[in-house]
Amino acid sequence: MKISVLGGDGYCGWATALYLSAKGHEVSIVDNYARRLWDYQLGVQTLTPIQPMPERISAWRELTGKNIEVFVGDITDYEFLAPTLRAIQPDAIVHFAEQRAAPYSMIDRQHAVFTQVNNVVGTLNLLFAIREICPDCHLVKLGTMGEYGTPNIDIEEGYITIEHNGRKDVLPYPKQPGSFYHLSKVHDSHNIMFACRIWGIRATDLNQGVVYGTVTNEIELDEALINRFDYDEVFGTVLNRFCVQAAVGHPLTVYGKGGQTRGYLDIRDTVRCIELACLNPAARGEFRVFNQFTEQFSVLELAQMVQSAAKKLGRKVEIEHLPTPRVELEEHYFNAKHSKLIDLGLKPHLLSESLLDSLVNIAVRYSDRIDAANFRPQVNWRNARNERRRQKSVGYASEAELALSVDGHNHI
Ligand code: NAD
Ligand code: USQ
Repeated sequence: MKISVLGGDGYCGWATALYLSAKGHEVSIVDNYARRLWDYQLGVQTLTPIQPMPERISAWRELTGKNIEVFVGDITDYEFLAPTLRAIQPDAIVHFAEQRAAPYSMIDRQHAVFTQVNNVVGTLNLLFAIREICPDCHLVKLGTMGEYGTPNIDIEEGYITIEHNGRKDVLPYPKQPGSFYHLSKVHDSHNIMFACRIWGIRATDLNQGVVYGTVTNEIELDEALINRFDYDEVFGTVLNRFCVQAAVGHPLTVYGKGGQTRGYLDIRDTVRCIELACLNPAARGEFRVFNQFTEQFSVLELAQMVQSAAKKLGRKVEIEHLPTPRVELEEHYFNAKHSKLIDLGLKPHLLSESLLDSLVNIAVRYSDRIDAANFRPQVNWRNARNERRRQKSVGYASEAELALSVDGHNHI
């Protein structure tokens, strides 16, 4: 298939592009490198030294003889997006290209506005471009399990049957997102569902849980292909953070009681889920929703697992309960269905001690790049201007600059 990976320079996107290319698909990447800029603005860096895109692509070509074409630009800019899709004519578009950190979206008004404009406008442009240029193409969109929040009933895959006053209907599952970022995904879902209904677009919304790991079969082929491994308080996700904290003997930063339960998956399952969605496209006009995770854990359970993996490696680490900087339930019911991808053939990589060992070992290997100042949470949900975070952030200093970045002219 001809598959275009939007956001292909990022954590999930890079691993997916290589995996699909290795499987023989004709892969292209679309990215504006915004994420590299945001790291710079926040004064953080990935644990692993990722290479610039031209180096990544030429290493892949030399190793495998396969090419991946790269289109550099901002998908919120329709004048860039439309000719790009016209040149690619994809069978499937995998859309990762969004600002994806909940804490980033909660720093202050500017970061919230930027997140929602970047995500909602990018996706809306994409829907119009598909309609105009490749109406038969299948949109595989990364959503998030966080769209549902933590309701006190079972979470279904996208839709729920409701009986009300003696009548029955199948309706979108209620959404209770926990950040302006998670809200942007809800807005996207509504826009995509509407576009499927009115224009007959085919789309799959993958409500992905929290991803962990960094290595896939393709990435481990060469150091030049190395993937992101974020551990800072804004972009680092919880299990990856705990492994890096353990590597340097820093207490594991459990927010509050640690009963927050989420769906999780290995990055090797992310790439396979994407392939399964592409190979089994939604029908014309269908808005399909899959819950993309393999296991659920509480934050405290994860901390205890990392603590015992670290102990085996001779590292003693404490678990520290910090006051939660977020507004979220610290203890709650959580039971989310996730059978549709398994039905399509997913064979999950469940979280194992050996995987935790290898993540801690990767962190030890790059420990000279670890800045422990990035472990402590600095973005507080209740604070509308997170000054400490803003001081570090050299970007979006003014309205004019924000407008420019939204228009896509200063990201590359
Ligand atoms: P990432 O930040 O590593 O990658 C996102 C990529 O998109 C970056 O390379 C960035 O430069 C690019 N991008 C952002 N806005 C763009 C724009 N307007 N135009 C062009 N490119 C743009 O994020 P990730 O962790 O790879 O996440 C990818 C997707 O998966 C996101 O949509 C995220 O919401 C979703 N997701 C991620 C996780 C996770 O744990 N990482 C979990 C669930 C869902
Ligand atoms: N947490 C801690 N300690 C930490 C970091 C996080 O206890 O040091 C807690 C958080 O409070 C939260 C949970 O761990 O309860 C998960 O936090 P996270 O930062 O790992 O993940 P989250 O903010 O939910 O976002 C990540 C991705 C996002 C994706 C989402 C999937 O960044 O792109 O949408 O996971 S989900 O959580 O299912 O919505």
